[in-house]
Amino acid sequence: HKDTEVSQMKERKPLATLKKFIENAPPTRDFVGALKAAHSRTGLPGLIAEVKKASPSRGILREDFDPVEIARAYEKGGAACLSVLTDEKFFKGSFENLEAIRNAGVQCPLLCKEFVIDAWQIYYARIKGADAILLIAAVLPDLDIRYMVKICKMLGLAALVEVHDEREMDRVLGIEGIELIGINNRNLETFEVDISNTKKLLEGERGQLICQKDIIVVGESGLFTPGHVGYVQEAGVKAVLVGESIVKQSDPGKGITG
Ligand code: IGP
Repeated sequence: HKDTEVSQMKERKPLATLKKFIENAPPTRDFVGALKAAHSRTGLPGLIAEVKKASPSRGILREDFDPVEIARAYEKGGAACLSVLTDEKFFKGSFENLEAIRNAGVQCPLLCKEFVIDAWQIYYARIKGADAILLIAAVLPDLDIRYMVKICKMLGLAALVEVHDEREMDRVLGIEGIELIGINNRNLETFEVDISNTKKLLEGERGQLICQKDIIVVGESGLFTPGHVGYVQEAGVKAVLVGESIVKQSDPGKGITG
């Protein structure tokens, strides 16, 4: 049976095999549309709620971690989209978690949080139920970003391109066809978090260019209170990506309560 074959796809199947699976896969969900709808409905940034078991800087975030239960709670609590960590090494995530959430009937569009360095991973994520893919500008040359954004479009996936400084922002703004930019407030080398990074990268001409291009900016990391969300909204984001502060709550569906 096809499904069993895919779920056992631990070893690296050839790209041609993946492409065949994708031909028969159900269509993706509109990740960007869900964020826009949430923003216009509420006047607040659309929430991408992250299913995150652990992180390199904080260790295990939740002992009784059940990805499907957390995803359901987020959806019930009104998240526009979900982000599912699939990286095993640093975040103790898995593609099985992504697939389980998709198969559990969760309706929110799903972002696959993987360190993508190879187009093969994008095809694989599509099979495992992703609607959107994270592309990290710090680890990808411009040419790879261009190429991978095209592949995402072809597969019906949204690409969330993540930047953390001005230089990366300028590189990404020079690439055609970018719809979503994530500004990470966490420095991936030092793990230091500074939410004023979002503001800094949206000031002046960069902010104007983003408006002109109709790009949705996602404020990422270190958002713990309604005040933090208000601050990045003021800076110009239309969506936020929140993990730690909500995954740790007894009811993860409650959102940021301060
Ligand atoms: C969520 P936080 O501080 O709310 O748990 O952060 C998310 O932004 C963070 O997990 C993240 C991330 C990443 C993880 C942002 N970019 C890239 C892994 C890889």
